[in-house]
Amino acid sequence: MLTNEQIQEFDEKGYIKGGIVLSDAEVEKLREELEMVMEGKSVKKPVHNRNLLDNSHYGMKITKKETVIQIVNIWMASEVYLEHAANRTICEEVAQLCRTDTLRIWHDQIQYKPPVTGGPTYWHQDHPLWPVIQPADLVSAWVALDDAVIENGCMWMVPGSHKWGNHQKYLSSSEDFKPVHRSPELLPAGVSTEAVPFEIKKGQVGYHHCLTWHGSPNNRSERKRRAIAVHYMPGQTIYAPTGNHVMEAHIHVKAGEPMSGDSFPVVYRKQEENRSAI
Ligand SMILES: O=C(O)CCC(=O)C(=O)O
Repeated sequence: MLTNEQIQEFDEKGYIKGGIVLSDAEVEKLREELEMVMEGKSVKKPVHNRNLLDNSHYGMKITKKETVIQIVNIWMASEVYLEHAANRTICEEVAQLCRTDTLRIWHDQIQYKPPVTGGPTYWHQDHPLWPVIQPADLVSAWVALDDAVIENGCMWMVPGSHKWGNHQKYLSSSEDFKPVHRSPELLPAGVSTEAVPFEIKKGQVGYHHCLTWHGSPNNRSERKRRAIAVHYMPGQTIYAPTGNHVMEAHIHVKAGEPMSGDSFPVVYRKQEENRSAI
């Protein structure tokens, strides 16, 4: 459970580090499953298993052979990842940050930056890339499967940026991987867009709000940088079909209805836990 001080810090900054939530053995198991799914050897398949940089995501043109393996919904291919998404500590803490009693998986994603050729994940906000769900109050739990440090491409965050609204269309990344806002006059007066590194140890969790500006630069080190992020929806999240998203094909509720269905499983319900404890 998070303390009130930690929750306050998250509300202020839009991200926070949690504790170590996985043992070395659990990390090893997740790494093995990742290898199997990445190589296409699992019976069930994830929604995506691709190099994120093979197409022009975020409108950037990629010329170098850089790689960020992105696997979306590895939980659909691996029971171990579904169990991970329901990790009790993580879910309790995300529920605290979202102020909710119920959590569903919106989707998960692996981002694997291989040694030396690991590419960047450009500066972005998550929720503007998820135009089919509202409101923008999701929280993601990002767990490192290797120590994520500056050298191997850890994430960077802009403190307080989750309070500034949707600026995705103005965001880009400078050559030295700083966040660039193309119309800074639209930002609240006096704010700083300076980014800070968000280093996370192997097995540790970091939480970020779905409007926080974040990105991660190249991995030019000799070390791998593997991580699993689960993007959690609070119970009140509704379907708002105003854009496109790969998960939309899995949504079977009507516009304006709360998100539900087998592709968005409930992984946490506070009241049920209380009942079973009585
Ligand atoms: O793993 C990364 O470097 C980026 C992940 C990310 O953008 C996210 O979890 O929202």
